[in-house]
Amino acid sequence: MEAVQKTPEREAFYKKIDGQNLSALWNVMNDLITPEPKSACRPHLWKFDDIRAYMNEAGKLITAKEAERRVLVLENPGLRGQSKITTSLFAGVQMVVPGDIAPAHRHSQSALRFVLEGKGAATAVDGERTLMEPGDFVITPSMTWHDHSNETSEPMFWLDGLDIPMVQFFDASFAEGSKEDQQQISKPAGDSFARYGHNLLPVDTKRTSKTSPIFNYPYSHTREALEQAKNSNEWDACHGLKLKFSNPETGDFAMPTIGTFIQLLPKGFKTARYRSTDGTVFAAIEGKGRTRIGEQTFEWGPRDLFVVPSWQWVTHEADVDSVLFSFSDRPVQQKLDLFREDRGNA
Ligand code: GTQ
Ligand code: FE2
Repeated sequence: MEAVQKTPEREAFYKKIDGQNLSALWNVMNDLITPEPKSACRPHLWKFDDIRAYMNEAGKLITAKEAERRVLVLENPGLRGQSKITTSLFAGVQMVVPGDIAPAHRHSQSALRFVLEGKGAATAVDGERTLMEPGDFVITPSMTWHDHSNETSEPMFWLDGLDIPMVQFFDASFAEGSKEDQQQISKPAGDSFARYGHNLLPVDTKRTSKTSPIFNYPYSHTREALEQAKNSNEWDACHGLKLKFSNPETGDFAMPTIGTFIQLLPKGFKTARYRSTDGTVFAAIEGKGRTRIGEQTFEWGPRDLFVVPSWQWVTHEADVDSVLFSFSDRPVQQKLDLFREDRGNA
């Protein structure tokens, strides 16, 4: 599609209608309806060691209570100032140090936590508390009260993933704080996992939430699933072994707006190229390797974080057995019939 020619008469016309809150589609059509995704989102990698150092500095400047959440936002270099890691998603690294209380609040945005470092800090959601460790994937569903605390002797760091830009797009944000810093705990630890985490479901389930009833998908279980499946030695050319976290009640993704995945890349494996319309955030939890995104290569190790924009070619390569967690807006795109993927020739 070619750009429309400029003439003095046309320019005068555009100027005239501009005053009436009107514009000519033929001047903007090519930027609106592109032959393929043209994202401002750029590939990028953040080294966790750098983030940890900055977080420790932040810890001397502000408490979790004053900050409400002590988080460093991962800002996509192509989307600076918007608190976005992809066009539709927010990501940040949160630090909760011994004695911290991140006070209770709730909001329509859904959140996920993927634990990077530390052991035994807690998050509470809707009356249940869970102690977290590295590799755990923890969900804060939309509009549920949540607060974080750390009664251990070491700091904890996790990756936050939220659908903030999506909720912003729909102008559907609601939030409130609580009078109490910490909510009342009404359920024993492990209650949701006991009820929903063993291929069993309460016989008369009356839940209406579209979010998984499993609060914490513990890494010990996730890792065991990967390790067992490894024995069959069947690998997907594009993904190695990639699983999605699922809602046991529906079989759908664990969260309505964010798809979450775990993948094992065995030692020496190099994936075939792949691209998809869901810009994706990755967190390496184990191993060492590199990911090529478009023309750039990013070296990663444990806890490093990187982002792949929509429709850019990706290949991963692992030097040792490696585990990658990832999340994207795939559940939304699939429900709207917008999701596309391209496996190259694989
Ligand atoms: O932990 O409740 O990174 O509400 C951004 C918003 C974390 C949280 C974030 C939040 C939280
Ligand atoms: Fe929150």
